[in-house]
Amino acid sequence: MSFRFLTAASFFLWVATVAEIAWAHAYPAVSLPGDGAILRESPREVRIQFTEGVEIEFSRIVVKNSSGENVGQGNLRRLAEDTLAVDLKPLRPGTYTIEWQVLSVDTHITDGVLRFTIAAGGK
Ligand SMILES: [Cu+2]
Repeated sequence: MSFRFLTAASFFLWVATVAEIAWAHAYPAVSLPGDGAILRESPREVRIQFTEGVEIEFSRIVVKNSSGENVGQGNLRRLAEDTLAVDLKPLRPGTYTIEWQVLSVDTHITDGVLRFTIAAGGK
């Protein structure tokens, strides 16, 4: 393996890394509850911090129970440039999905689904 080959290889790696950063859109960086979390009590809200700032007017977070009913209440709230939250009704044990779609400040729309479970009580 020549030095020239290594130099070229690391250059391409560097280009790929930089390009990936430039292409990054708004995805959940941190969510509460976290994806896959198992909780003992109903959370009062779902909060998602994204990897970029988002436009609340063109973003939504819909939390549904296993029957597909919306269990959120009130309007989506913006806690920070990159953080949105929605209040929840009191939830029973079960599995819930968080459907999110956001317009990031770089004008890209992204969406996805997170899940959390509330365990049946009685330890
Ligand atoms: Cu983007």
